[in-house]
Amino acid sequence: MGILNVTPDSFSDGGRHVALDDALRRAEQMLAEGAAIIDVGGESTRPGAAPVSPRQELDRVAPVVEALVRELDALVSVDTSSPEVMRESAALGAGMINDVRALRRDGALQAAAHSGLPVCLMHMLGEPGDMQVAPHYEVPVEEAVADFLEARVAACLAAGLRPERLLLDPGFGFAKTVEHNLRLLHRMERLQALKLPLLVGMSRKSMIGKVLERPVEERLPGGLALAALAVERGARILRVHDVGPSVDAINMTWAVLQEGCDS
Ligand code: 9MG
Repeated sequence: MGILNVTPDSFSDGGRHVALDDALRRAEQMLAEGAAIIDVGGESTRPGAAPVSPRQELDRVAPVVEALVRELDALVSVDTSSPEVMRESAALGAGMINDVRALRRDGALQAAAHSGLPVCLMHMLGEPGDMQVAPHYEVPVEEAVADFLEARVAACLAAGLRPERLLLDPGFGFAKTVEHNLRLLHRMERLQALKLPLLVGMSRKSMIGKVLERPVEERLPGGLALAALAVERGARILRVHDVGPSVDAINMTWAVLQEGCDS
């Protein structure tokens, strides 16, 4: 899953048309490098990020979703928590919803159920604005994440979402210290007990920066190591910025994991 952020600071400021064109070219490049899904997001979920209104989010996301579907025939995931954005994106041909708030906003469960689309439910406590202020868990982090995701799956099923349409994400970097993130990845097999496909995103995140003391533009090797470990621990979709190198790392890991499977 290639990341396509369409927040105002992500692309050229040469006007709407130029920005849309830049987004399309970037998506085209990620597809050529082997991405199966393009994740389009109009809300920054970085720690401390300011909230955006559904209208602002739609203005950013809708033209890109429409163009990706029409011009590239891409499988588009929409990174949103807003029911309005879910509804409109589904109407424009999006193929998946990626919600870092796991459908907890008012109306989100209903909008997602009505869309019929697959949904990724991610673990996060609080909001991006405050989630990194002293994150704390009363039980081991992997148990807290598993309990949260199990409860969200139950809420989804009660709202009419089909279990085969759900994916789960532990939410690396969301309300977690570096130690929480390392422990969660080390013990990610715990989440396989929930019997749903796992999606993870660690690309360029601060856990790499903190362990390796690298600025964001030097985090690729660390991210590839994490991608390989995540696949080995059951992740089936990786949300990444650097698609080409990630596809190679994943395919190499997979070849080792498959060794002897067809003999
Ligand atoms: C939008 N976004 C940013 N980080 C993410 C992650 O780790 N997982 C998912 N599903 N979405 C994310």
